[in-house]
Amino acid sequence: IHMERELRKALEAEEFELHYQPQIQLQTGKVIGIEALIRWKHREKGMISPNAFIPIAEETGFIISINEWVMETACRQTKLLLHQYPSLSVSINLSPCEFESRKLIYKLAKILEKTDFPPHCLDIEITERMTMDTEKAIPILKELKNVGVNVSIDDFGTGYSSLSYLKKLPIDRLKIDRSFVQNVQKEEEAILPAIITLGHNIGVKVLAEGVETELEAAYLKEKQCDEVQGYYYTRPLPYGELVQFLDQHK
Ligand code: G
Ligand code: G
Ligand code: MN
Ligand code: NA
Repeated sequence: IHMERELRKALEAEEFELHYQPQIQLQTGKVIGIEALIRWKHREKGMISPNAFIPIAEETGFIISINEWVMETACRQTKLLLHQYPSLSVSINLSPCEFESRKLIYKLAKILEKTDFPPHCLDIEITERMTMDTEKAIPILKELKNVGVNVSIDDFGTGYSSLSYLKKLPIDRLKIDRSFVQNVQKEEEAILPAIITLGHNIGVKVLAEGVETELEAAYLKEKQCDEVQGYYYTRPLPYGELVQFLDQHK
């Protein structure tokens, strides 16, 4: 309860900001997208990680307000980049509870209109880490597709998804969890190429997260992984630094 008041105050005091981590296409080396990741710049405690407040916000329901702010801010800031990078896409993370109500569709449509943002440049990430009521989520996801936005499954491989469930979800991309990438040279060597093939077989793109070394990048490229993201390229950047990064990676 106390925390919820803190979060509400933080939102009003504009203490949240978005950092952006570039997503790179392996074939071309070009930046094709950015993932928006929220940060809380607390006046006294300094930078607070989303891991420390997103779960609480999810429990209290305040996540709805936070994510509304995230959607609007990501669209507004990315819109400024589209003149120079017209095919750039921005990914946002939404909580599984958001996919249980049609309110998400109205809210998103309103924000897209207000920010004059092209829907095909927005990608919505749904984590596989937490369970989702797929029966409720499927119609919502279909409506999102109708609005024209893209959908990615985040943290893929860590969760509950089965092949039958995957086939039912109208998605555009799998984001392979970084735990699989970190084990590239180890025993799990067979898993990564299998996930890449699985994604391609169901007709979606595959992005590998948490790429930290040149070796991992080369391995993923050889295995036909489409896209990558990770510290090897850059950590998530504040907006100003993102603009510089894009400038240097044309
Ligand atoms: O950026 P970092 O690695 O610290 O993020 C930690 C976790 O917080 C990740 O699982 C990420 O998906 C989540 N997260 C970051 N930003 C947001 C956000 O805007 N909304 C939600 N729901 N989760 C986020
Ligand atoms: O759950 P999600 O994939 O949205 O979370 C992304 C999180 O991963 C962010 O907190 C981001 O800071 C972190 N991250 C991004 N790249 C790397 C990386 O190369 N290695 C590690 N360990 N974490 C990363
Ligand atoms: Mn994510
Ligand atoms: Na992830």
